[in-house]
Amino acid sequence: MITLYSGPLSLFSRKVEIALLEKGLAFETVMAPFTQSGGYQPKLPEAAAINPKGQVPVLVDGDVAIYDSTVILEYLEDAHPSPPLYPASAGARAACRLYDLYADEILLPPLRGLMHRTEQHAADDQRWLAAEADAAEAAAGLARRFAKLDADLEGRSWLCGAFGAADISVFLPVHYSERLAGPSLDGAPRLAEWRRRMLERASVAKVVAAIRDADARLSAPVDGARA
Ligand SMILES: N[C@@H](CCC(=O)N[C@@H](CS)C(=O)NCC(=O)O)C(=O)O
Repeated sequence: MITLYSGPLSLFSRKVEIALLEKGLAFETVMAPFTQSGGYQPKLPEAAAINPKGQVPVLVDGDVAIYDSTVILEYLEDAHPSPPLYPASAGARAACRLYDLYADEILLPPLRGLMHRTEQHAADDQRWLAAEADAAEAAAGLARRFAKLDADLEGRSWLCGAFGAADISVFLPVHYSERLAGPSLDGAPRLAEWRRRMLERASVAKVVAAIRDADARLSAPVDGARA
């Protein structure tokens, strides 16, 4: 049995959950405690013993114990190749991996500029108001990146050939942007259609519902959220 140490609102952990579901693998999930004010505290000792960064996701599959969502997705593909989430050729695989990098290193920084929105705050909370003042710039940055993805999707249903890890990795920040009232996808119709196709997948629908449940327990409502 595979064990995934995950987090209720951890975008990286939810990415791994979707991949596990798509691969049809049986797994148990151990959720790290999380609050909006304190983050992921206290650390799960089993996960912290494996990941020196103290972060989730962490995956244990028999005698394999690994961390980092990118490494975990690539391990799952190597260890459980069917159904594939990456193409066969080295060049195409590398191109698809770049979407994972794009999600983690290009989409995530501006997305972080919206993450305060799920925190409880008073109307005159100066820290929240300052963060909100910066959020317009973050949203504009996201919109520019969404326009690039929209262009990539011209004539394609999925980002990198067949449905796969590239779609899973990019879906999470796009979904979190919707959840955090980020830029509308009206200006990126192919990306909006792709998101709709993603939501039709049972794996994605299940994880999106779990994120929604976690938000209902842990997050302040976000004005204008679309998820
Ligand atoms: N690059 C890592 C990032 C993992 C990460 O940032 N995890 C967050 C939750 S989304 C975490 O555990 N944060 C707690 C901490 O840093 O102490 C990955 O892809 O797995």
